Amino acid sequence: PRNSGTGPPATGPPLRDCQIPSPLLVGPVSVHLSSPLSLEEIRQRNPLTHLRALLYHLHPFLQRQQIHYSIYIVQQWGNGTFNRAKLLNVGVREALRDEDWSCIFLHDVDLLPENDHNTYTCHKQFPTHLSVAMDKFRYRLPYPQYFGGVSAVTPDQYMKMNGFPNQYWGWGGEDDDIAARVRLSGMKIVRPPVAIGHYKMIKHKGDRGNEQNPRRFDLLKRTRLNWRSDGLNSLTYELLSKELEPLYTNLTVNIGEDP
Ligand code: NGS
Repeated sequence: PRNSGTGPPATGPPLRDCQIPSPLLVGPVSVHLSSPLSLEEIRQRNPLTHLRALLYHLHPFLQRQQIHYSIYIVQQWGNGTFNRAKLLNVGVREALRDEDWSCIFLHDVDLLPENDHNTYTCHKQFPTHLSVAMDKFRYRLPYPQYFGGVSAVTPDQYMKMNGFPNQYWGWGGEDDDIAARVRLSGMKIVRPPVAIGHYKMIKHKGDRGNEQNPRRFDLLKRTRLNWRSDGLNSLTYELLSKELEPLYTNLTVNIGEDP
């Protein structure tokens, strides 16, 4: 909370009071007296470190491209299993409440574009997959249908494919589901040339709370049956906070838990 009695800072907008109790609290936490991690590992696991690196890199990148843009960070509240695709759905919906965006980029926080000819605009007709050459895949697509990392859609394309799946809790498969939705809704994936779609990944180990999803293969078998009923039209969540920071808009959201 703001220190009462200090008054607003000399520059910038006046600070608002923090929400009390903080929506970030989780209640009981397990305490480990000796950390098995090195300081370097702790640094790598801290997502804010990724965020700082991304913002430092992406703002000048987008400004060199002379793009009108805004960056939204969507944080999953609590310590339940991570759900990337559902968080992306939330980001799209919340961003479109603020402004009539013509193009929405879905960007992993740990990927930095390495060539500013990789323009952050949308294709008129089809969803775009941008991260076609990541350093960790030795600057190639890992497989032809790969749609992970960084992608982009217009609101029309997003609605046509009923957004993204909400049912992928944990690591893996949600990007393959999104790629399948593109095809099932009668579209195709477009990509920049491999020489341009270069990305550097900020190295990190598997994230706690994002263990491999053992159900991902079963879910993928049912994308054809499920994509019309699970997605944008079935999305429910509770927006806990929305903070307009100078460099990004921070959304904290309760998306529920793996049932
Ligand atoms: C596939 C996953 C994708 C993932 C890709 C790259 O096998 O979600 O590997 O993974 N699909 C399934 O598990 C069904 S990576 O090398 O980045 O760890 O994006």
